[in-house]
Amino acid sequence: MTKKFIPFNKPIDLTQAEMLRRSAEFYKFMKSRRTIREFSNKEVSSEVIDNCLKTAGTAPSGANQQPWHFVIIRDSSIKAQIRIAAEEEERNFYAGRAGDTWLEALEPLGTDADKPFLEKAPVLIAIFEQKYALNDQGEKIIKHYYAKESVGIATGMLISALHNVGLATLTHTPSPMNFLSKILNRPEGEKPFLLLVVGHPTEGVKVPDIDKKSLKDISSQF
Ligand code: IYR
Repeated sequence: MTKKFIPFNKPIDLTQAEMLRRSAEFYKFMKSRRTIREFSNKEVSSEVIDNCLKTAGTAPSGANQQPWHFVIIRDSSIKAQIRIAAEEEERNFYAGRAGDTWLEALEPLGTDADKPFLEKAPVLIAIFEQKYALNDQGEKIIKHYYAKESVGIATGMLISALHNVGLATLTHTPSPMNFLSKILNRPEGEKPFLLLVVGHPTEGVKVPDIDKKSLKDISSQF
């Protein structure tokens, strides 16, 4: 492909004071996001989900290869299949595969092998990492650069976009997740990245009493 550049128009131009105010406001809003494990069956419109997915699709990616695919699942029979397969993996995980150290680390979250939210939440978004681009015959032709990093960034932007409209999410990673490729009929070269559960929290839902690390603990300076 040849090089072609177009003018970039700065989307916003703020004073120092406005920057400070907006940065603090955005932090406060993002800090209010919590992972939710109990979802109500209140519907979520397709247009809203589409806009959030379009936002995720604006993420930066290695060589702009955009190595992601999002499968939106609303169908109850597909959700049921996913729940059955996920719970089977989770039962093995909690019954021993995880090991004591991992289970200890999870204790504050109060999770177990039962995943009713996989059927109750109105929307599941299965996110796939495209490790390779395929040709029309489905053969791997190009290895994507930094695919995992790219899909991780897109997922973070998706979670933020959903939070921005008051939707709760759960980043669910049953391990292994290969069953998602089968149930959702995804091609070779794609690896399930995570399953995002999306919806409204149930009334009066409680969340673990856990906190985030301080700025001092997550950063350093020169
Ligand atoms: N996938 C399991 C276990 C689990 C693992 C981590 I790391 C978490 O942060 C939370 C749960 C489950 O979903 O229960």
